[in-house]
Amino acid sequence: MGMLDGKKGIIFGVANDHSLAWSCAQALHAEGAELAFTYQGETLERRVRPLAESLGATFIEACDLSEDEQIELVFSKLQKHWGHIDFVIHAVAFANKQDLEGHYVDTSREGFKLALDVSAYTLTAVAKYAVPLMNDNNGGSIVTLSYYGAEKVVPHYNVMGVAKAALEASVRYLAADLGEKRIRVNAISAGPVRTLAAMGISGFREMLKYVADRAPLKRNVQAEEVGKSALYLISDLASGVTGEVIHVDCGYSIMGM
Ligand code: 0WE
Repeated sequence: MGMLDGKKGIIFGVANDHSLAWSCAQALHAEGAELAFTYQGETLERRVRPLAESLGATFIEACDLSEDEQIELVFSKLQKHWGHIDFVIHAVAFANKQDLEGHYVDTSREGFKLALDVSAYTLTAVAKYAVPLMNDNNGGSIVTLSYYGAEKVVPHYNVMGVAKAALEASVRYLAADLGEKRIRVNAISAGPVRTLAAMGISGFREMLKYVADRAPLKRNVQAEEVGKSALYLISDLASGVTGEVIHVDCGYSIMGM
């Protein structure tokens, strides 16, 4: 008996086996959930398809979240495939590399638009198309991933911090809008993890050590721990939780000095 037996949902944002989206997928699958996956582009398809198939996924589709038509299409295919869904995992972010290197003040209008569009607006777009697939009776659960840089200045996180702040505010506005449909919307603010998105960041190793030294648990968070928190938020254990941003960061964010 799994906690998610009979539950179905879609996961956006798997790039490879280090992705937090993949940890979420594994945790949900282990409790009996049936999963649908999307990938962006052929390069990622080669990584995502085998992973998805290893969890028995039968719905694996291309989806560029920066195009509304593609989001609409993927949910209409999902409608035909399953009829309804119970959850969505959104683990998608992108900013130009140059905007994660210098100073925030140098961010261009185009760089700002891109980061906010991909990293924040896509949650709202996905929610819009997911809602009709979520049963009024059973409701649903939407989970996204955020980061401490939304709340405090993290050197070089720059425009991504602004995008994550917009994402966290979107979680609250979506939760307020969708509560009457029994749809819950929450975010996990994960501590830094060695993912593909993090590998390109210069000084990331030093950052992991800095955080581990100061965090109450004296270590970095593991991807599996992020997955377990996603399982909690998707499951009935969190039936009373919506609009929340849960820190899964070994306690780092509570420290003042
Ligand atoms: O949200 C993130 C990463 C987001 C991200 C990463 C990249 C790298 C490659 C978005 N866009 C890009 N674009 C690229 O071209 N994290 C929470 C990980 C992360 O990224 C940082 C961090 C941390 C932590 C960037 C600067 C400082 C700290």
